[in-house]
Amino acid sequence: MFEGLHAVPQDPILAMLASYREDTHPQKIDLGIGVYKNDQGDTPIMRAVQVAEARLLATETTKSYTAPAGSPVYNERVAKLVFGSDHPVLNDKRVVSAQTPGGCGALRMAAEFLRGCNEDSKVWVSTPTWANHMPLLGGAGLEICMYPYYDHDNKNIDFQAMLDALESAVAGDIVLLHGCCHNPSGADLNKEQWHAIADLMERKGLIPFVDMAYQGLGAGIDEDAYGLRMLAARFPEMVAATSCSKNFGLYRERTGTLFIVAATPEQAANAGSQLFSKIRSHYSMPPSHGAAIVETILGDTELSQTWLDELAVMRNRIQGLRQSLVAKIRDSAIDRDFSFIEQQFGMFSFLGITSAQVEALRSQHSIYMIDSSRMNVAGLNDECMDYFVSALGEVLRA
Ligand code: PLP
Ligand code: TYF
Repeated sequence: MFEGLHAVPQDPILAMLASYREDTHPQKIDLGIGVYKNDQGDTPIMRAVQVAEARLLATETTKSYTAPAGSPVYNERVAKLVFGSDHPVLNDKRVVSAQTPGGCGALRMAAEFLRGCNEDSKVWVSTPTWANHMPLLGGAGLEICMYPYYDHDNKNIDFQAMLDALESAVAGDIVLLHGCCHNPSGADLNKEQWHAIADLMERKGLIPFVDMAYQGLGAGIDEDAYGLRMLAARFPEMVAATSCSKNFGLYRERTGTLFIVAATPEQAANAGSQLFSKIRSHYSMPPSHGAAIVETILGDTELSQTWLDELAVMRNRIQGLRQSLVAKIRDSAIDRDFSFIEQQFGMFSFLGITSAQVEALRSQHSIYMIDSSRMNVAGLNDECMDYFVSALGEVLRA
């Protein structure tokens, strides 16, 4: 049965990580996969997470099964983090929440749920978007449509083109928006643009679907959730997929959350029963450990503060790196404007160089980034910055 199988290409982001690990160049730089790194180039366990884990080890009494929705306490605490503690949809009990295996689990289960609501639904995603959105959403049977988003010439959002494309969406279509720190471009909607998109979606009867994988890594916990919270306040129905991979550094623990906002508490309960049935038929229930850590942190004022302080250090480091990179390039022989990097948010920006130049950085300088020239800014540090800028200058001059 298996003899006719052919090999499927690997995820290019994960494949690049493997080549980086094999590279023996002493000055190699990994700007590929989107994991946060500190000044030493490490992705350490956050202090708040370590304390929570030690506490769990001492106090956990069972590893018995949980439930398809995971831990209700985790769900409640993350809902407050995402929507804000006093959001009307929480007070009105119109939200159903499910702890999921990472943001990916939330995205896939959202797609399964939405497909179950309407098998003809289409989901509109940005051009470009995170490559995994296609298999995660398309794999559930949703038809994928694209709307223009990042304009590589102007290094910014082509907002008018985005609005124009969404005019051809029809009532019941779903629009996927990155809550903050757009992956791969780093170009986020401003408040005015969020409102304009909401106006359009409202007028046309479209359903908002927010993917927020980087809350707290852009401008701040509340600032980053602005669009999601505003949509939840305006729309009778929406879905949101969030992740604790980046902001709690829990990548491999697979910790995320899916939220479904419905028009009434009864509809939310029915939507929940449909969702939990989908979850049961996929993985039964989510893994527990990462969510137990987050629940512990968010349930303890002091630990929450420790976590928020660490997250602020990470966020400020990324913004600082963006500024110092632009300044270093400005002071170098490179005669090209890279100031857009300072205006963008989160870990990613497109450098805006050709795939041949990306390849030259990799083969001649052991600097790794995705072919599209998406770089993980957090992979830079004071020590490697000069090497990076000089290599960039060289490939631009070649
Ligand atoms: N959505 C976006 C845009 C992402 O960049 C990521 C990931 O890394 C995710 C969702 C989900 O990540 P995870 O499944 O690791 O929580
Ligand atoms: O875009 C990134 O780099 C992150 C991490 O299959 C990631 O979102 C990349 C690929 C993948 C899972 C996570």
